[in-house]
Amino acid sequence: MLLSDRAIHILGVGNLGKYVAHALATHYPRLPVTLIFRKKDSYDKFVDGGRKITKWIDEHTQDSKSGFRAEWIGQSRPGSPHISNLIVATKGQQTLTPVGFLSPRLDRNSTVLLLQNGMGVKEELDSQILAFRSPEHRPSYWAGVCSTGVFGRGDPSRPVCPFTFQVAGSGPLNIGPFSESQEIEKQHPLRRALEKCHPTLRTEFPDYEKIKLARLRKLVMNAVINPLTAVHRCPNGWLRSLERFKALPDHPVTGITAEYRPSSLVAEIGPIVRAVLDLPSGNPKLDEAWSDLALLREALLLADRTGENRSSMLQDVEGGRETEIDYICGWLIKKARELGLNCPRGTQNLYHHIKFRKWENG
Ligand code: KPL
Repeated sequence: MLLSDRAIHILGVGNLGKYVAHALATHYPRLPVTLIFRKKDSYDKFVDGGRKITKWIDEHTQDSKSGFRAEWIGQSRPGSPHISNLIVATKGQQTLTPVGFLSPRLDRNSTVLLLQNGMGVKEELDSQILAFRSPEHRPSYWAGVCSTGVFGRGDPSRPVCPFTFQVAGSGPLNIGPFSESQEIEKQHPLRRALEKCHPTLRTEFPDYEKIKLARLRKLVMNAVINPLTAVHRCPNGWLRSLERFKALPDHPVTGITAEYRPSSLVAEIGPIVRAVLDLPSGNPKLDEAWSDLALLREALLLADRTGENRSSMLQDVEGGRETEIDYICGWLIKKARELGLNCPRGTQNLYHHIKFRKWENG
């Protein structure tokens, strides 16, 4: 096999991109890994800083890996080298444009692993990129669900490498096909490379049915934790008090009240995901696993496990950036309408507050 068939490109050098790149450099140091930056200034900073990514373990222990190849997306041309394996670690709302830009470098021999939170990115790529490409130029897409909490790390007391991340609560990276007919070969170079990263990155390759469940499960977690922490501007760990004691004050500007609690959101979202799943009747184990109670317990446990951290949506709101709200709450609202279910009112309200940032202008 040619080295170029094994080479991996990672689009998006946020926390998830750094985490995967660092794991590959740790366990498979000879593999060429190229990081593709969306922004020129981040690319310059990375190159000037020695192309280094640092994993923060604790105050005294950090593990840096350097020597990554790097590109800025604006350098990409139709004649630029072919991409065999592309891991897309951008946020949902930042995915279409850069993948479209890279698409002349992708063909039927390419594999694209999508790691975005929420739902709908693949459909967007299908309608806006794949529909314009002949079948021999269409790459294969894989769906990935990462259940490790990865957060950016800045130490106010001393300068740290700007490409530093920290892991808070590790879980598997599940990767599977987007359709029933698609199969992920055991010998596929991207699969083999990721499997080498065990135990730092625990990759599992479930079948289509299981990855569908994993994606919907993560969607529920994100639809509960992310918008609530973003409107209340609180770390994940506060959600348990919000649930128990309605302990967060009403927001002074938006009037967002403690009425939106994890349990009230789960009560709206549960019926939507169960309808999407169309669970076979008479399977008590599945019914139990997808009950509101089980979903709520899991969301609160995840919020506890990543308690000190700020959700990705809160970080985007605080940074004045667009959020993933369309792919999380927006997708659920649309699905409820398509399926003729009740509109999830709390989710819809949170969607409007976050999408249009009402409170920022008073
Ligand atoms: O995925 C997350 C995110 O912040 O996007 C979790 C871990 C659910 C919440 O922080």
